[in-house]
Order: sequence, then structure tokens, then C-alpha cells
Amino acid sequence: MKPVYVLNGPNLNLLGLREPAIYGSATLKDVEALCRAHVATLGLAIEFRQSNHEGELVSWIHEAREKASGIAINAGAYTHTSVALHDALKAVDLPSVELHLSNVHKREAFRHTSLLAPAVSGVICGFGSDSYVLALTALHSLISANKKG
Ligand code: CA2
Repeated sequence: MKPVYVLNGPNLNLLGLREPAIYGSATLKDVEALCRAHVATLGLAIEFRQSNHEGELVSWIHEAREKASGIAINAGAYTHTSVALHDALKAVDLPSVELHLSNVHKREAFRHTSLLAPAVSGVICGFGSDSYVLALTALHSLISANKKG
């Protein structure tokens, strides 16, 4: 079985180090450990990555076309700005979930728009680190049912 790619965008390397009131106190390493423990129960493998560079995220989505069974992506601020990530997700034709730690709809108006949402199978936000667990559970269902959602 090909792994699920769990892709993280800009500033998520700072998780747990700043703004714990919004993003919680878990570091990205903690989130990765949580994801690994969860997928072990689902019989999935993951490839967990973070980049502060839009082009690198685009390249990883392209790579996923051949190498992954699905994509879970927290694109950070690029969620709200990136036509390039929208186009890449649309092109890749895999089950995919956009996820966020925070409830972006409770926050500033500029976070209410996602350019990625129309290109993915579904969106999960507002559950802190558990958003990753929920996203992986949803991807597992889509992959098992052989559906894009
Ligand atoms: O809630 C989320 O997961 C976000 O994707 C996080 C992004 C934000 O731009 C999105 O609107 C929602 C921010 C990434 C984390 O940024 C940090 C900044 C300082 C300290 C810790 C994390």
C-alpha cells in the first residue's frame, strides 16, 4: 500500500513554540508522532513533511501522484492565497483532505476563504492536533472505498 502524504505549509515548524492559545502546545514532531500512532491502527503508512516554500509543496503534491494513496494537507496561510496549490491538488486526482488546527471560520475574515477547498475531497478544521487524526480517518475511508469523495 502506498503511503498517505501528510503535508504541512509555512510556519507550522513553529507549532508549540509560539501562540499556544491558538494552535496548542504540541510541536510538529508531537503531531507527527500522533499521526504515526493513529495510522498504525488503520494499517496505513505516512510520509510526513513540512515546507515554508509554496513551490516545494507543489512539487510534493506532484510526487504524490505516483507515490501516494492520498494527501492530507495543512497548507497554513497558503490555503487562503495559493492558486498553484489549488491547481496541483486538482491535477493529482487522489483522495485529499484539507485540514486546520484552528477553526478558521471563527478567526479573521481573510482566513474564511480557502482556495484549496474546491480542489479536495473534504475539509476538517478546529480540533487542534485531532484535526490530523480526523483527516487521516477520513482519508482511510475514502481510500478503502476507492473514492475521491
Ligand atoms: O489553523 C491552522 O492549522 C492554520 O492552517 C495555521 C496557519 C494559518 O495561517 C491558517 O490560517 C490556519 C498558521 C500556521 C502556524 O503558524 C504559527 C505561527 C506562530 C506560532 C505557531 C504557529
